[in-house]
Amino acid sequence: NNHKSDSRGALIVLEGLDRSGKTLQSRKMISYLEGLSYSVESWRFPNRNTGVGQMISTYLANKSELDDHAIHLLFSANRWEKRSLMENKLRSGTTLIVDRYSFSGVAFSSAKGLNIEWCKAPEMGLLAPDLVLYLDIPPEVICSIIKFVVEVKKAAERGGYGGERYGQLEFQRKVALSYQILHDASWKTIDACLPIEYVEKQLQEAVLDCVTTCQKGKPLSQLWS
Ligand code: 2DT
Repeated sequence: NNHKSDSRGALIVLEGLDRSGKTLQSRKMISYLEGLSYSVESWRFPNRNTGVGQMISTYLANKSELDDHAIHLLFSANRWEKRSLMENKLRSGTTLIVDRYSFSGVAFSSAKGLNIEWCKAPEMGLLAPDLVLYLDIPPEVICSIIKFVVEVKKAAERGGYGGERYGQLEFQRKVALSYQILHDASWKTIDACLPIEYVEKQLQEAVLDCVTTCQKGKPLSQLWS
C-alpha cells in the first residue's frame, strides 16, 4: 500500500466578506508559490464561464430573479461541474488557490434565512479544502474604507459596498455571523485589518506548510460527509 506516499497539490480556499482582500491576496500567494517553483493555479467560484455560471452572473447583476433555494443549488452545481477537473489537477500535483468555495455558498444563503443544514447538503461530497484561509475584517471597517475611497475618487460607478446584489452592510453582518458557524480544523483566521504585507506574510507561512503536507501524501477528503 503506497497510498500514503501519493504526492499531490493542495486545495487552498480563501474566504471572507466582499472586499476583504481575497483577490489581491490570492494573486500574491500564486506568485509566491510560483517563485518556489510549485505548480499552482488560481481559481474562483462562482466560475462565470460555464452555462450555470452565466445564470449566476446574471442573477448577481440583478438582471434576473431566482428563488433563494434555486440560486443556492446553482452555486453548488457550479462547483460540482468542476469537481473532477479539480481532483485531476490536485492528483497531478497542481495546487489550487480558490477564491470562495462552499463556505461562501452556505454563509450567503443562510444569511438570507435558509436552513444551514439544508444549505450544506448539496455540498457534501465535494472535495474538502486542505486549508481555508478566512480573511477576517469587520463589515463596518470595510464599509468605512469604501466610503472614504468613494469620496476621494468621486467614483460613482462601482461605488457602494458591493455593486452587485449582496452589497448591504446589514446583509454582510449576517454573512459574517454565518461564516463563524462554519469554522473547523482546516480553518485559519487571519486578521485582515493588519497591514497588507503582514497579512501576506501570515498567508505565506500557512500556505507553504499546507503545500508541504500535501506533497507528503496527505489523503484527499470530502466535505461534510
Ligand atoms: P465574487 O464577487 O467574489 O465573484 O462573488 N456567493 C458566492 C454565493 O452566494 N454563493 C456561493 O456559493 C459563492 C461561491 C458571494 C460573488 C458573490 O456570490 C456570493 C459574492
